[in-house]
Amino acid sequence: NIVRDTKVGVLGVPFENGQPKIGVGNGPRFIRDGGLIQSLKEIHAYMDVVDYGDVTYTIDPQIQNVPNMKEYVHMVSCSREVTKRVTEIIKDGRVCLTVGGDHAIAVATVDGHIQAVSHDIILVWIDAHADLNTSHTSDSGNTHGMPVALLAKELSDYWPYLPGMDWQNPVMSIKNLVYFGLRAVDSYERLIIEKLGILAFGMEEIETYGIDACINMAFEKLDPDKQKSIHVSFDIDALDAFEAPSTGTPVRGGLTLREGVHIMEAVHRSGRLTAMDLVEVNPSIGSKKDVDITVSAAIHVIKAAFGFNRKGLKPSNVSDLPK
Ligand code: 6HN
Ligand code: MN
Ligand code: MN
Ligand code: MN
Repeated sequence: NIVRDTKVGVLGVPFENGQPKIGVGNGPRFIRDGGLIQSLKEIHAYMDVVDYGDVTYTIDPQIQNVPNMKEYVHMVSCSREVTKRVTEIIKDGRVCLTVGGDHAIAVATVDGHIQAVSHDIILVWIDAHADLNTSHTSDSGNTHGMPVALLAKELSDYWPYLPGMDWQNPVMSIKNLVYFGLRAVDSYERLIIEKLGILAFGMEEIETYGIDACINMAFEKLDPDKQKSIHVSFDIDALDAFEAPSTGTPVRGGLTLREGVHIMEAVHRSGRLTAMDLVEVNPSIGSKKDVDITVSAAIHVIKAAFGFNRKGLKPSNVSDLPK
């Protein structure tokens, strides 16, 4: 699989209007300053990493707001740009790594991925939260709690008219989604998960079966023929609040960094990772040490996705030690 995901395109999306806390828009800068690009290049000799910089957008004055979707106009305007950029990067033959920003950006990254590959994908959503609210079920009105519901074909009848979201086509079937790490699920989100039979390995299942069995069950169920292109949307709050304190909606009792890395190593081994999001690192939350821990956790998870091997790698083209 060395060839498959050695070519990486990194895209920053400093978007923070999907939730009320300032600072998450600085995630891309702190993660780059924490050594992201160099860490990717050092994974092995064949890595080919291009930084596409940050997405910028202007507000489309034509777009109207939607009740109980805060800063809707920002989300739509930014999403359009992100979709285009993600599609371009994948069409350039690279795995697209999008660094957020809050989780509202994932509507666009998933859509951009689907448009680029024009066949079924698997969406692996790693998060403490299900991000499955509609504008009618959300208590907060924050759009970072809505991306999965916006993407799901099965929920399209439950949304009001969404001006400017016509680009968001085709959407995906919820049958191609799996959750890992859930432990803060709202009541209507739980209703949707059960009503639609969504595959979900919450913390309880992960404890019961272990992380390795869970990831194997997920791949077996969603893609028995091993053909589909994989999208991972990794919300850093999936990790325990001790592992990733600098995030807007931390929840105790989460994944260890080791479990997060284990999932991403399995994704890498599949050879089918096409796009990954790493979102919700907020450098304005917590102490300097908290921020460093969170940024380094994010980079570890990303490295695992792109083939960093904890066993170590032999030197290339060499079979003996120097004498
Ligand atoms: N995230 N379910 C809550 C809401 O406001 O809808 C929390 C969402 C958190 C979203 O962490 O990406
Ligand atoms: Mn590789
Ligand atoms: Mn979350
Ligand atoms: Mn999330």
